[in-house]
Amino acid sequence: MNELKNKAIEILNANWRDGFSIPCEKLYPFQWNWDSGFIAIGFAHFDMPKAEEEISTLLDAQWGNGFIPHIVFHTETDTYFPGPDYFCSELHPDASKKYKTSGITQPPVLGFVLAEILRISTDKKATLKFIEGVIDKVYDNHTYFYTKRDPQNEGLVYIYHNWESGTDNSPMWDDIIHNMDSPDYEFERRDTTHVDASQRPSKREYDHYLHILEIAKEHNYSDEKIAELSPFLVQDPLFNSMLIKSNESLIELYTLIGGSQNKIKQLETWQEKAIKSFNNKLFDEELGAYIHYDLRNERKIKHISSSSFTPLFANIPGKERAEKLVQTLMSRFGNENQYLCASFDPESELYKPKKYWRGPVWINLNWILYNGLVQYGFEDISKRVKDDTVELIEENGFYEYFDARKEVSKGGYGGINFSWTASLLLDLLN
Ligand code: 9YW
Repeated sequence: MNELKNKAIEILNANWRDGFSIPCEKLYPFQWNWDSGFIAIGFAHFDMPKAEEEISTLLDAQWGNGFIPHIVFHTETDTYFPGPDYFCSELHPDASKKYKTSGITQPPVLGFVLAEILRISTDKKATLKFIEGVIDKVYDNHTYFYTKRDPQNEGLVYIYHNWESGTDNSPMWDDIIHNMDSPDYEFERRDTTHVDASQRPSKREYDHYLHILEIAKEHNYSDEKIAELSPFLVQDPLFNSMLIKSNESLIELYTLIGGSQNKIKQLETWQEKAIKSFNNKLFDEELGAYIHYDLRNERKIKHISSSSFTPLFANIPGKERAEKLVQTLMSRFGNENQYLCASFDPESELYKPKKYWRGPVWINLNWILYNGLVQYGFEDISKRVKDDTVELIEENGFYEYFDARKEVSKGGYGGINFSWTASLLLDLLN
């Protein structure tokens, strides 16, 4: 185990740049939002200054309206598409003046990441001081979500692009995406020069991804216009679970540091409404799982993915519902021939075991699932998620994603020496 831990530390140090980490060499040369959060958790175990700097650098690129972009383009490299010249974040009046960024976001993990680094810290006083210096920025980010991304005032926020979900090409988006009338754009992909094209989204899928961005850019990334016009508007259980978990952490942390009572009250108000709506709207009795809701077309998306189980992490289901959810997990994803947890329902005809978010196991989702199961006392299953995670990395290396089928001997895909794989393994082993 020590060898594995040392390798994880080596990877994190190698992917460290000046003040932030890249997710991995070649494929992802900039700073990604939720990657940074997960990476900070790993650094906290052996290098707290880097954990703090990772978070501070991301927050340094926050926009004036509280929005935190999904990519911060620290360098000029043109080895990634779409890069800074495509996104043109400066179109938005509140965009960062200091950095070029994207104009979409990613799951809001920072609130609970702050609580995690405090849990790991051996110098709580110093870590609390750091938290005191940054917590209001995370609060501002939550304010952005609840005031700009919840047009029906439900306590549930939308994402306007599949890249915002973090689960980029999940079959969850197929119907929405394939009903879009996207032009056939001319552009040069860079990802497929680094990774086998069969493991990445197709050219036509990229056309649709760009089409959504074109509409947002045409309206200078105005939230109001996006809510009105974007063909993609989804309430995602993963995204909302991360926000709800982060609300919970911000309440705890503000209480610990003796922070503003008004902010605590506001967070509690958001939280109560969010959990209620989440349980009323996003649980599907027939499937026995949480689902995504297509807000543009006002319909449920009736598929199960690893995102369907993330509400456990945010303490959203009651005990009985949690049991039902875990039954669904085990009956569809928990076959003995499969590692937990495939990113998409292995029983579905849309399941593709090698293709990115259409089936492979991702370590950040496993970490979220593991912690959720522990919280509800599902000891045996949480142990299986942890053991499966360690085994996948031990057998294959620190890949970006993994084949869930046990009979596949070389099952690591995408980028190698991937930061959050290293970082979250370290956390699981400590
Ligand atoms: C891309 C960096 C990002 C992750 C996303 C993942 C992938 C980028 O990599 O998206 O170009 O497709 O889907 O969750 O943050 O690791």
